[in-house]
Amino acid sequence: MKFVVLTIFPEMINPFLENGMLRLAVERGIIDARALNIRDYAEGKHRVTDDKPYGGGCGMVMKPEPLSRAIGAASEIAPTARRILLTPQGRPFDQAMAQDFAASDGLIFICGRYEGVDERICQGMVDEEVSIGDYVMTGGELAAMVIVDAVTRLLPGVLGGDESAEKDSFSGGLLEHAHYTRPSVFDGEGVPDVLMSGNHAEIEKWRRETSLIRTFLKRPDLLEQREFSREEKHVLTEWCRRIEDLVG
Ligand code: 4GY
Repeated sequence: MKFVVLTIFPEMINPFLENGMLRLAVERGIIDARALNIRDYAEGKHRVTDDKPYGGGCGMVMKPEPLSRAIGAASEIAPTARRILLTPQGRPFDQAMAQDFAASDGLIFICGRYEGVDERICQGMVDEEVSIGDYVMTGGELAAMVIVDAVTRLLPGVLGGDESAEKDSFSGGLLEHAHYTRPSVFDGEGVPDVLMSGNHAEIEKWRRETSLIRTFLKRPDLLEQREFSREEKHVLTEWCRRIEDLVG
């Protein structure tokens, strides 16, 4: 999987690739990630990448020509890669999109700075606009790294152990169950008995149930489109009944 990041701050990219699972993925040859400096594709002594906005106003706009040439160079490195512009105006990034990206063979990230990118780049040379959330950063670089990270952990050979189960935890559309490790008592707080019971069927049942309930409590929006299984309907109606009993 090839990742090419187009940025005027290529030094921002490498540190993310030098640690943890991304580093492992690079070492194993599963991903090839590189940054291209947009400034290298700008002309003139000063290699200017920005200019004043037509129509006036404050701030600067990224000039189209250097970006266009940088996108051309990236497309030579990764000819079949999807070209993604990181912007708050994009389609919200989520786990389903990460799965979809993980099935592609490359991604080119266009990282804007200043007030934004000349609209003709957005219109003509970008396959999709993606947002990592409803806030404004100073540039698209961190957004690109967020996507590289979330996509890389989904690639075959990156996670250890029981891979697909681990990777499915969110893709199942629910939040993860709680996790505990030693010591068995910390700050006076113990660990749920079922996790100490050694009964694996009961443990799995508890994990599925608490996943569902904590999703309902913390992120009910995630359940809005969900098709509940028989077991999930049972769990939810049982909690409902217990609450009604309590209230009387
Ligand atoms: N949110 N999701 C985001 C962002 C910075 C001005 C255009 C976001 O993806 N990117 O905040 N990007 C802006 C900065 C130019 C990109």
